[in-house]
Amino acid sequence: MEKKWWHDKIAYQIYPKSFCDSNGDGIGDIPGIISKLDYLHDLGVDIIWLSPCYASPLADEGYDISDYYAIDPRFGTMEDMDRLILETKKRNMYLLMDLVVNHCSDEHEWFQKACEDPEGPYGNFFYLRDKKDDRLPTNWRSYFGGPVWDDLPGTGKQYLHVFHKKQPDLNWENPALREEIYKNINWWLDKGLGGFRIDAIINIKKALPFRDYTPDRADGLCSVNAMLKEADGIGEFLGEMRDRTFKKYDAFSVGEVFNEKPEEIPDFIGQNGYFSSMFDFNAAMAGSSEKGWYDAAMVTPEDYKRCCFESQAKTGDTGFLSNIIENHDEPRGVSRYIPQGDCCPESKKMLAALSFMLRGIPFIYQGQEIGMENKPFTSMDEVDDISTLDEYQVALDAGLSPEEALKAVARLSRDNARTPMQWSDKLNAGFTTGTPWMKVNPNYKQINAEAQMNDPGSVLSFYKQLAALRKHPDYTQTIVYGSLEPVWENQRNLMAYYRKGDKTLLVIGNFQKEEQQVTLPDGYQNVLLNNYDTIRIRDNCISLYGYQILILNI
Ligand code: TEU
Ligand code: CA
Repeated sequence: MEKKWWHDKIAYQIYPKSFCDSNGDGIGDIPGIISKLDYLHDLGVDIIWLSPCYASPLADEGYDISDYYAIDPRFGTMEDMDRLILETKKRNMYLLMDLVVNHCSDEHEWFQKACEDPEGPYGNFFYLRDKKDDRLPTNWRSYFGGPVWDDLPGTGKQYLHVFHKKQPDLNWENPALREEIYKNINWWLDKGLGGFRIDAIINIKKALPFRDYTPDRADGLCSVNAMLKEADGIGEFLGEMRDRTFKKYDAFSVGEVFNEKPEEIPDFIGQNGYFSSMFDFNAAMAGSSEKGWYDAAMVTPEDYKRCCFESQAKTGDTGFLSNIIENHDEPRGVSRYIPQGDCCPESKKMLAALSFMLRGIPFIYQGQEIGMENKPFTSMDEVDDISTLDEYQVALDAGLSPEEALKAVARLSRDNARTPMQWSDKLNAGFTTGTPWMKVNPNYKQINAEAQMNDPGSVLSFYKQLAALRKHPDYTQTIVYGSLEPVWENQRNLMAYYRKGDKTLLVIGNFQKEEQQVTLPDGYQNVLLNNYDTIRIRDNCISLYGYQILILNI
């Protein structure tokens, strides 16, 4: 496989609104990010992905863009962005922006012009259909609830939005639209970006002509997925985008791709794939239900293991997955994957190492490195996220009481990951001197970066060790390019695998609070990483403490 500059990197996702506020307005901003670059560099981060900070009404917190060439004043100025690019470069880091091009904002000029003249050139930037009194053009349900169709203001037409009604879908079938997108991507790459994270990209190809599918809920609508399953030919768009943009710059691109078929993996991330990498959402999707969040099953350690190994086996050395335990759309990984009541520094470190040592590119979501947890929800008044608001209604419609519905959505709410970053035990966790746009998690006195910075036993210090191990000249080849082989797969609540390259490493995680034993493999040399002070070996047998993680050199 041809080596690429991003293969051995470590990435970090910033959710700008909640990262660091420099001017006391309660909203995180770009100068705030710049002030934390040394912190990220010290952690071992090479690539930073910024969730959107373009001009936006923030109906979906920036995933609704009204100007692709402007920074929203709440996040700073274009000069701030130029400075951020420069400052990352000074530290040998790369900056990715979020490419949100399945849809724009209904406040984008294109949409405004489409409203003024739906038959004109901008009408064809969107999916418009004539409004009929008795029925909608199709019966698809948007990801955020309700039909995907809304009236195009001031016209006799309706427009398609698979997400929120303030996020009209862009018509990729129109070459003029595609040209606009490529122009914008290249404009940013010319500015010196390292690449992009590519939002919701599997939605850009629709099955034409539009038709109804079998309803899957009492609302008479069907999931957008029913249509997407029938949509062939996305590769033409993605290949064109790659050739016209990323490829020319050797830029890194990581796709938000769901439900790819195993035989498509080479097309997506193989040699000359559409993207440099794509996220592995297998564990994030475990337990999910077509009925809604209220019906989602708990994810067990066995599920987690199975999901990771499935993805690894499917991908092999075809390409590089991007491995996450959480992002801005998911609850906190430690709250989700560690059995209830067992969240502690040891178990957090175990989960960190199990994910970090997989083959692929590790992505850390802000706060993950200090072990931030889900936020306690006391009322729906505290909810900001549009997806949570919808899922709450779905739960009520299914007959849950308001208390039950709140409990059900709290577990999966996207707001869990969107509380302000916990920098210190000072006012508002050091995130802002003003009133934070979203309440800080009350556990910030115990969980914060400052307290962990000089504590060698902290979760943060453990992440630094993981990063250092990945970059260690003796092990980097094995960790980056080595194969992954599961071991003792049937031993319950144990997740263990070999990484085999020019060295052989063995990662062993005891995914339960009870102790358990494994056999010491032949050729054992030494321990590279351990979340306890000791390793207990007797008669060729390792006794693992609860949630002990070991990385052994074999
Ligand atoms: O997410 C796409 C997506 O399909 C999932 O986020 C999912 O539908 C959603 O989280 C349900 O709760 C991307 C972004 O990551 C997300 O933040 C945006 O809301 C979405 O696209 C629309 O741009
Ligand atoms: Ca601010």
